[in-house]
Amino acid sequence: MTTLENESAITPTVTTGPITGSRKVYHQTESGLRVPARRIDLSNGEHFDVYDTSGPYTDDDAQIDVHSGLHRLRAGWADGREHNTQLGWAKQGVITREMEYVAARERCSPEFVRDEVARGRAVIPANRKHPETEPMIIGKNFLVKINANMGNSAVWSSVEEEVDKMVWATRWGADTIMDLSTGKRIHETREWIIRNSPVPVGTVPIYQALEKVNGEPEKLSWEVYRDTIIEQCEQGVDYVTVHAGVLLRYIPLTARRVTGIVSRGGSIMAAWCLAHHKESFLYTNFAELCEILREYDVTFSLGDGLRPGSIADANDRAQFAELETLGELTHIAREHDVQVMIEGPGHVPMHKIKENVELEEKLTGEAPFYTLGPLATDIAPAYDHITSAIGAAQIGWYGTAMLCYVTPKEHLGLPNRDDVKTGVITYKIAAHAADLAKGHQYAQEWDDELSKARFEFRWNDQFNLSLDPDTARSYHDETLPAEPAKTAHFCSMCGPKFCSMRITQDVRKYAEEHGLSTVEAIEAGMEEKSNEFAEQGNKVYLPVLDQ
Ligand code: IRN
Ligand code: FE2
Repeated sequence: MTTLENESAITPTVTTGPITGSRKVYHQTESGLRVPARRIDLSNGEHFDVYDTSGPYTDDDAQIDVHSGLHRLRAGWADGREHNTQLGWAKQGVITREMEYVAARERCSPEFVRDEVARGRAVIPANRKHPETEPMIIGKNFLVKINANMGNSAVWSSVEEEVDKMVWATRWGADTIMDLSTGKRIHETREWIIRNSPVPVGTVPIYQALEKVNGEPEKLSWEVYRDTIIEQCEQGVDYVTVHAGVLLRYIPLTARRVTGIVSRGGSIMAAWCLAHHKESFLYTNFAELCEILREYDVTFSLGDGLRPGSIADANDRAQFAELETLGELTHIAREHDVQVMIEGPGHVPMHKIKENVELEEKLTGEAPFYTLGPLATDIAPAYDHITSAIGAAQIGWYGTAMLCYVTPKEHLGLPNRDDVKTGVITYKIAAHAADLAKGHQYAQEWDDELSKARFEFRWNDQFNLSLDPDTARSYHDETLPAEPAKTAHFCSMCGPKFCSMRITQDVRKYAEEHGLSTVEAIEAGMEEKSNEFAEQGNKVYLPVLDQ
């Protein structure tokens, strides 16, 4: 805690208070855990609760002091039980509080959660040194999750901005965040983020290890890396990207690629392997690495250091060779009771996406897949949140458990606050579309609620049920700002006469009044209209009348 207090020069300002049109509620579990949800009160007296990632920041009376960090929710949850991982407990048949908590969030039974964790098909990233985190689960039989990356670089960004981005990203729905800082003050930035984060925090420890050897990959060693990862585990990092599948013999496989090695961590490890002409120290020390992570219950996110960085390189031998090694390592980690997920591509055209999921599941025994997009085409820099959301929705549907967001700044620069929000909302769309396609009941209900509000011209309900109520409302306000327009039976897109929804409602009303079924009503109505048409002289275009 001292790190935050000593740095009085740093005072991040973060966004607090409820999201427009909703309020935080807490559901009590059997054993008394308070599980958050976001309640959207509707104008018809009903309400709809949605999954909430925003932490105490969106409480009605949010009392946030970033200098002391968030309330330590999980302090004492282990009740003096010996150290164990969620996977270790699950295998022994024990349901932990974390499992009970995520079951309430996911609306399933705690036993189902335990079983999925025990099989290694789901992970609960929750370092015992990060008691501030609200437990969540990543696995294909749960809601599809999204991750938002942030962190400074040598050229830009401050601690204040990164803390603000973390709160901002979770406000809009980021299920986890990753601090990818590479510049100065890496330890300090991370401390501020972790102490104030309500969601699991991931990192790529090789980035900090590289800073410690002045950015020269060949100077890296297992010892420097080990010290760095222990430092990060001690701080409370919940999951770590480890590029242990970049083997010396795979590096030549990238020689003829269009874009070579695009992973930062992957290129660092490749440079080390080539400089020493030795096998990766991450691979050769993997068992010891497992022991370190086990101690804290930190989850592996086995990195895709050889992921394709272009459509041309998708699904090539280098990529799949690495995946085979990640499969081998997954089984070793599980034997050590360490939770594992697997990172995936990158850039993949739509027809090559499915193969990635199938192979990943086969090689890793269904370890949760965590992919970066993938971008379905390379031709739209500045719109890569969209090119990648296309791939993300599809790969999510096939079974990817977590989608790493891509912002409009991808390939171009460090995302700012607005880019973070755009990336998060875009990925919520992809994840939700996948949930719907997978037949998730809650996802379907959310759509139905919004559709009903839309059909019944409950404009405020439509805004409030949306992923971004502020933007939805402001777009409506652009043309119809007056309050009565929020109940009007049309919008400015079609105007009063051409609203298909209003016309449908008229048809239904006609049916009711005439005691007909809707099909008969349409026919009868058509008949009437056709007579009208004939009466007016069978003209397609009528003279403009005063509306
Ligand atoms: C996710 C899936 N594949 C890669 N990612 C993320 O990419 C990873 O979790 C990290 O946040 C980011 C950068 O990783 P590299 O470039 O060091 O591999
Ligand atoms: Fe890329």
